[in-house]
Amino acid sequence: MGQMLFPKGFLWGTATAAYQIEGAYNEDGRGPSIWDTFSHTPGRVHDGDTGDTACDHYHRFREDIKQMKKLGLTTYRFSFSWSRIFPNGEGEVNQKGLSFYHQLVDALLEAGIEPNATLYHWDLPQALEDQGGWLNRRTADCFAAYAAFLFREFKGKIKLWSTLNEPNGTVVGYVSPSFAPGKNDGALHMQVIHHLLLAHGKAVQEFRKAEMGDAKIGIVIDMWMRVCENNTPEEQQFAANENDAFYFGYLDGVYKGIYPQSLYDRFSFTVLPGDMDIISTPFDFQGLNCYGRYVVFTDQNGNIGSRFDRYPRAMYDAVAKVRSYKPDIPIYITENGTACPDVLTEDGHVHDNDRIAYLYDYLAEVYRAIQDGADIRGYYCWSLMDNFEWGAGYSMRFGLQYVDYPTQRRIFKDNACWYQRVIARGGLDAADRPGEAGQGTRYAATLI
Ligand code: GCO
Repeated sequence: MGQMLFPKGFLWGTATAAYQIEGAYNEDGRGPSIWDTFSHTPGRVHDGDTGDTACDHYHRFREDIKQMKKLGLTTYRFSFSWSRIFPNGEGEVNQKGLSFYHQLVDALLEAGIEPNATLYHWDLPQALEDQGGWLNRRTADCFAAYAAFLFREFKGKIKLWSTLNEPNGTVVGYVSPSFAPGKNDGALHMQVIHHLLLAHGKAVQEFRKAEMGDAKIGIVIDMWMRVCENNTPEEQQFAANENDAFYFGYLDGVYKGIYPQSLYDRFSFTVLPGDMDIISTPFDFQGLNCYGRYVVFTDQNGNIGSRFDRYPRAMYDAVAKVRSYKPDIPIYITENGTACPDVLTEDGHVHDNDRIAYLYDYLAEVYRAIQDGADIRGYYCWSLMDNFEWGAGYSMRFGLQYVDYPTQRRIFKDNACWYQRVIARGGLDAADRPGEAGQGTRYAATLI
């Protein structure tokens, strides 16, 4: 094995999302989003956690960029908070909120870190939810207007744009009680998807109109493919339905302008003439989030379920799946990472060998996909630091940095020290892969 060096110019980054890190939820004119409402509703989020303060990134972004510099990051993926810029989702601009993002982007550029901006990471302005949210077709138009505004505003500064992050995460909020807005009605599935993709297509059209020069736009889709344990007809049916509803619905929509037949059969939803042309407007790159896969199984009572499976090859397979739609599409791995039961030890470190092994194995699959011809241009580790993990609140830690929430101190975990070496080297070295927790040697817990 030895070394696996990535192509010259490959971007090395981390990813975050506005609601998960910014805090300052009611400062400088920001309007509420559905995640504020949801997290403030008792019983919704683990331990009653909210994003009110989160990592206080709104006030600490300059220190956070210094930490990025130490890691050697060449890119950073963040999301705009829609309601910080348009407190009502439309209409009047909140200049102070806008100014925050200008300062952030300027500071990144000054640090030589390529900003990669996501327009929507699940935090719909509450004012739009009050008018039906993603069940209201008009929300797609409001999104396109918001996107067009930001394109004009950040033209020449931001070169990488994504319309939506994991549209699945939004759908979950309509079909289950676990995510905002918590509507919990399975029948809504396809109407929400359709309006989300309409928003995506309309935003891509605005991007073209804005003549953005060498800037590129894409969409971020997550892939946790379902595979069957026993391959019974029931398992196969279950897996096929979930794959269509969670992945192929999006990919078929944006690449082919159709939906899989099972989605028409299982859901009722409205599609107007011309919609599928808008949805399949060509875009420039695919953002791919991949954390693993799900295995569909049959329990002792004959019930079908699925369980998460840590399976590095899922990364290779996800890339191959995307390439089956468009072999030459440039791809960015916009998220990959794992939560671990991190402990800050007395020596002031967080020894997360298991996470390093995870990241190593998935990155090795990214490398293999590149060797097999995939045009993968960057990798974003989830996440820059521990943060508000949606319904799980602060109980799950994914960061390269441990966040001590009471003091907001950031501490590089061992995996950050490892990632810094990967970036400096431009790839992996087999000698750097630690054993699983409790087995192999411990990774050197210092920055270079
Ligand atoms: C996403 C996300 C992130 C999560 C991460 C860990 O974009 O998919 O869900 O916001 O924090 O995936 O679960």
